[in-house]
Amino acid sequence: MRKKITLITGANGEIGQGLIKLLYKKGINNIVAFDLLPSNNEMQNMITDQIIGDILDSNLLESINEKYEITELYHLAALLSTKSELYPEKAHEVNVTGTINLLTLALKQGKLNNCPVKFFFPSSIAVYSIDKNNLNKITEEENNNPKTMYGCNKLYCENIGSYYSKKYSPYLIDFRCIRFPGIISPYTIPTGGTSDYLPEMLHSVIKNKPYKCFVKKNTRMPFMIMPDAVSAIYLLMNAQKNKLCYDIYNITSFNPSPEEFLNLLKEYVHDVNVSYQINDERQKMVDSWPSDINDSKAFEDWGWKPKYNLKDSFEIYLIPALEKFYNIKVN
Ligand code: AKB
Repeated sequence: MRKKITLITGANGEIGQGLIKLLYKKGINNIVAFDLLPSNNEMQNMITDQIIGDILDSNLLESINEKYEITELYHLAALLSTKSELYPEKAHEVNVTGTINLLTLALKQGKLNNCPVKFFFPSSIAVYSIDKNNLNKITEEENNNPKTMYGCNKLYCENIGSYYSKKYSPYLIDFRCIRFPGIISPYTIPTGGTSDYLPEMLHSVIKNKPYKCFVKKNTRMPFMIMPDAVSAIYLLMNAQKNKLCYDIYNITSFNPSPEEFLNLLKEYVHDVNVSYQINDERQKMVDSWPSDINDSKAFEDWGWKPKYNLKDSFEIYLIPALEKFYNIKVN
């Protein structure tokens, strides 16, 4: 008998750790974490098993197919935008070939289980490219012409996921996708992303460390905090299929500039040491992304609504969580 599981690739990543905590809290007790390295001790207590390996290892994926009955698959493993621009071939291998490998595994599982695998794919606002002066809230079907390797990877995988989910009847994959904005967590700092500047600034300032912001102080793009990001995944994955008019949805919460974010931070931490050292390549990437996005389809189809606006994110969540995490008291 193959054990029924919820498989999470990229389990050690920021979204992976946040999602495992939420699913565990919701009573999901069959989580299998799949990543290149072992899960940390906190995660170990919330998972039933772990797979240490590479999503590019076809033998490993075949052994997973033989051992488990996958009911839900959250494919979070990816190289983010800055790292993908530095290592484009590696990015294509991980972000595209890796995703195709997991979709192929899901197809095999759908046939084996005679039941579609619910497949979550995290896409990104990087699939858009737009003139930064255009302050319109971009909808899902607009400006799908990415100017980064990461954005190209994500857009292609969205299309392949939709294609695989409609190729067979009855369908073998129930593909569901969210285009995430930048995400801010009090427990982890992103690596290799281009939206990293706000989480990096937050963690540096709260620890009274200097921070050099790599984009201009008036740069604007959509963000949200991790609790809203993982709650959105849970909400979408548990929505009735017949309520979903689309495979792919935008979500967002707020879109502060670094200057606005820092001014809010200063309400909690008085002596800050933040300067600007612009990285032209990263600035160009963020400048190609929309300043704001329209997430009304997610609201209409599956009731998405951020719990935290910018002010509440600080007041109710980030500052208390950071104080506890770093065992400090902001002045
Ligand atoms: C990145 O910066 O690469 C990601 C994203 C915006 O998708 N955080």
